[in-house]
Amino acid sequence: MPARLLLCLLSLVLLMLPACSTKRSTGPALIPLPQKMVLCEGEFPLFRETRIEYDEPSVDLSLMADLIRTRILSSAPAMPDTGSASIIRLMLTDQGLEHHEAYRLTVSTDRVLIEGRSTAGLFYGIQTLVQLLPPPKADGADQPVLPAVRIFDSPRFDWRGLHLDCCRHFMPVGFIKRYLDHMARYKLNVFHWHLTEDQGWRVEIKAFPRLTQVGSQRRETRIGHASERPSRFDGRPHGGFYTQDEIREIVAYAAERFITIVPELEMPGHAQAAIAAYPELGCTGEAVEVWTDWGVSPTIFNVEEETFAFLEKVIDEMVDLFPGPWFHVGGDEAVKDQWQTSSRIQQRMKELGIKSEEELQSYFITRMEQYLSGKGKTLIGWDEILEGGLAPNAVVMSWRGTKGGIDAARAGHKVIMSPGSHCYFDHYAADPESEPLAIGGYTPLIKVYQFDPVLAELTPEEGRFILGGQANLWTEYIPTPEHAEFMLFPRITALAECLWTEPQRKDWPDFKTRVKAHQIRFDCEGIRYNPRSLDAPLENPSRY
Ligand code: TNX
Repeated sequence: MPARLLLCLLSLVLLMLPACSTKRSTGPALIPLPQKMVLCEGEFPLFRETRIEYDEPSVDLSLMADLIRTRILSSAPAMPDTGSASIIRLMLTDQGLEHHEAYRLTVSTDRVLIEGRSTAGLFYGIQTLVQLLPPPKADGADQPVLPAVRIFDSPRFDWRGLHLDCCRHFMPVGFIKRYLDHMARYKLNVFHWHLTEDQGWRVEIKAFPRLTQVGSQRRETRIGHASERPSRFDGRPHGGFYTQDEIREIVAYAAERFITIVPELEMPGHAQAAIAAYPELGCTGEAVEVWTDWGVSPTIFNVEEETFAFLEKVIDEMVDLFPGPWFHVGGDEAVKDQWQTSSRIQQRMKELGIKSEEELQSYFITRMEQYLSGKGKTLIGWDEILEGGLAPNAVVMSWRGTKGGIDAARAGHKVIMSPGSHCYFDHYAADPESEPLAIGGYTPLIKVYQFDPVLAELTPEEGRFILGGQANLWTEYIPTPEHAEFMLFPRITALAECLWTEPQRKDWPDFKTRVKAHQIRFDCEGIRYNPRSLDAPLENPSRY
């Protein structure tokens, strides 16, 4: 075909297309940014009577229809009597939708079509639909209207994680659910639940009632920063735990939002609350109390067969509660002093032919890995589990920077990147001079936005071992749910975009504009956020 004719045809086709634009800044404030979005002319008004249709009767689809009714239509006005229909159509399809969480959303002036590769895909399409609506007006008088738009979307990573430490400070069930809602809104899909620690044991284990009777309560809590001398304590008991029924309720709540829960049972260190409950699990024979201070405790599990039997029984109950494929065993910051000075541990090492304490930790984790794989679970550990030899099939969560993750990926292990530099939401989110006390560090919104779990030094082959990324919220200095939310927002928005959207689509100025729009929603909805993080500079401006 002659070039001129081709050009002519092409311009004709372009002319025939509906007036659409891909310009970003004028578009709706979607976070995370979808992979493809084309804004079109016109809009689709929503009414209480808008019909939701789907072909085959299915429980999953009817749940999605209910979600649209409650989240979107319930506050819409009644439909005027014009005789025209208003329809939202749901469809499961694999046409053009490769990833299991992919969806397509088409809003035209006469109908809305949400297509999902799976129910999860439809769920994410609905989350996007919610964000397409203008923020609710205080007087409730506004007519909700969707802009005409065509969106194709699918996630970059399968692991879009968020962690919460419920041990340093106990967080009530209601807040865990709210946290899961926040995750769902931003299309995060893995909740890493930190349940055991030096300062508190939070999961009911029927075989060992003292774990919660004793281990879930501490006498008092440090006041101020752990580096302060002299140390000060508040003299007030703190505690709490989740019953197995509550855990089941939370697991079901998460599943309805397509979130998998990964429980964490810490070993061999960060175990003081367990050892306070059952001193025979420790190395010194001395009684310890549930820890009242922050930092890294020297208390560590011993390696007696009875201790492994104890951990296996705890695991038995936990795997029944958490149906997901993953199980986190911690493995971080295990101080080996007590192993070094205990003659009994040294004797066990000789019997086992183990030459160093690092190797002993590796033996410990490898035994757990075997036990868990017998239960159909994959073990995850913090990057310290690399020391002394990585257990086969273990997944590494890289927190002390990215080196552990890189080494693990090169050794053919799956990796979740969660480096302290970008992913620690207990760090200051703005100038420390003007912020409430935090552990330290400086991780403003712009820093989180620069997070990329796949580092340039990885080959494409190695990069495939990176499952995704995760942010962690440790709560030493975060005593209440309100404070936790303030540390989470708006940084959760940057995390979500880094884990969902292809990196070449990321654009900091455009993202900032969208976060501003979301902050208006937070104000309307009573979500606490740090208003200073949006404009906080990349480098720490204070002497801290
Ligand atoms: C290190 S990150 C820890 C936690 C602390 C946190 C404070 C990790 C695996 N261990 O026990 O809470 O630093 O930022």
